[in-house]
Amino acid sequence: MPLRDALKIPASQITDESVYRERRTLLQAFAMAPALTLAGCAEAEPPAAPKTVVTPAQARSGFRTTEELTKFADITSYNNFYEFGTGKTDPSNAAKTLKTKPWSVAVGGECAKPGRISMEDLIKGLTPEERIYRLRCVEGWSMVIPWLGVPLGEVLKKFAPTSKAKYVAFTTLADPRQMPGVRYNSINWPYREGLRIDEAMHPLTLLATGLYGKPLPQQNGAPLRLVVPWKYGFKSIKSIVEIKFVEKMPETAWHDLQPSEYGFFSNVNPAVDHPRWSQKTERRIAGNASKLFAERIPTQLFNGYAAQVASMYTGLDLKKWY
Ligand SMILES: Nc1nc2c(c(=O)[nH]1)N[C@H]1C(S)=C(S)[C@@H](COP(=O)(O)O)O[C@H]1N2
Ligand SMILES: [Mo]
Repeated sequence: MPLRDALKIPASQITDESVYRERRTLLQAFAMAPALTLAGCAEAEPPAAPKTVVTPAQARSGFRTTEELTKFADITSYNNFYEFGTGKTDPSNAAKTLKTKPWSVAVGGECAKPGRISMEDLIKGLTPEERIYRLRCVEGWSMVIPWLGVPLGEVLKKFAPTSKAKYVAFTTLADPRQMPGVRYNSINWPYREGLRIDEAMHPLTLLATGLYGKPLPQQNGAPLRLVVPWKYGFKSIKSIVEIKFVEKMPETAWHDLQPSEYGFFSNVNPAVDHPRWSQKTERRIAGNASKLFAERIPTQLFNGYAAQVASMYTGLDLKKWY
């Protein structure tokens, strides 16, 4: 008898575990066959973004959900941060040694005022705000997290992006001395992510510096990480050391590894399944709910932020541009 039957756990509750294992299997397959070429996906540029400007007032209704919060202990012990290992508890165990002070970020590319800037100067003049957002991982679990942070758009403006800045590319630190996971050829390090410029400037997009009123713990991406609440969690890149304004859609770490499974946009969408698993529901880890067997709830289009962000995707085929 399979273990699950013995434990009388419905199959629906098991999915996330197996999904998680599949993601690791994918990484292992790549580690064993690093020469395997998957990058042959010649993609045309997507249609240009519509010229809508979302005002802070329009976005405000999404700034603080009143849903039950995920416990601090769960937010800081159930993590994805592959630089510290692929297990959920690896980051909280291994990331304590990540040195987050001093920290600087190199900002460059299509902007008038490039430069390397300290973490302190990067956010100078901006007051960190609390944002209570849903976080939806592509593996099928979600949390509700009270972040502290500054709007990414306010930070980017300091560097005076030019009209050629159509996208913004982000890079995580990749230091094998501090990050044991980087010693393995799983992801093509460094971890990279990107946003279209209007997504980067959107008032909901946060450069997070803390959570639960405290500085970010290392396992959550200290000292600063991106939070893009309407996209799958992997877009919210941690421990950022480089920000670059670019004209062409930048390559991203998960797309680089498996382009057919991870697209550039990665907007949360229950109608667009991942090739190997459904995205219709999610396991909500909140309050006293168990991490592995929490109740499954329906996943919402744009993770429930459609009122704030849908206008950015008018005319974009969300199935094609997953
Ligand atoms: N550099 C880096 N950023 C990353 C990841 C990672 O492995 N490395 N994992 C992503 C994934 S898959 C998710 S779901 C979120 C998890 O954030 P949390 O651990 O703070 O909840 O971080 C994202 N950012
Ligand atoms: Mo994720």
